[in-house]
Amino acid sequence: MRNVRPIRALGAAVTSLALIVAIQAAWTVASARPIQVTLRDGGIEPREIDVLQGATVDIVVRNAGTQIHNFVVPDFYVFTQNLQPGETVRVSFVPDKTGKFRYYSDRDGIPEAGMQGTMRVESQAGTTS
Ligand SMILES: [Cu+2]
Repeated sequence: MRNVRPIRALGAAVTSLALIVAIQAAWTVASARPIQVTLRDGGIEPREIDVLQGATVDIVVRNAGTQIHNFVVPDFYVFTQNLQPGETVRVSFVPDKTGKFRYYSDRDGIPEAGMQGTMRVESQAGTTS
């Protein structure tokens, strides 16, 4: 019966791992961690952000490029300052309308090539406009 103990230990390990995963999932939902946006020279990640109308959108914007960039969502009056390479800023707002809205990094008010994405705002009821 020497094999019994390792199998039991494995069972306990799997059980506790499942518990940790369950706790982490619950924690993620409860705390609504900020959305990470990364600015690169010529691109923004992610290309699409899905959020809910009436719920606070919390975004951490990091400039991972070598040039100065910013992050704007004009429809929701989000305009960060110019971010130096490596600089991070946190913005939050509450979308008051549903639909698809553009976000981008601009230079003199004009979106830079490739540096844009789409924010999709859905109603809390789950219907898309
Ligand atoms: Cu830029």
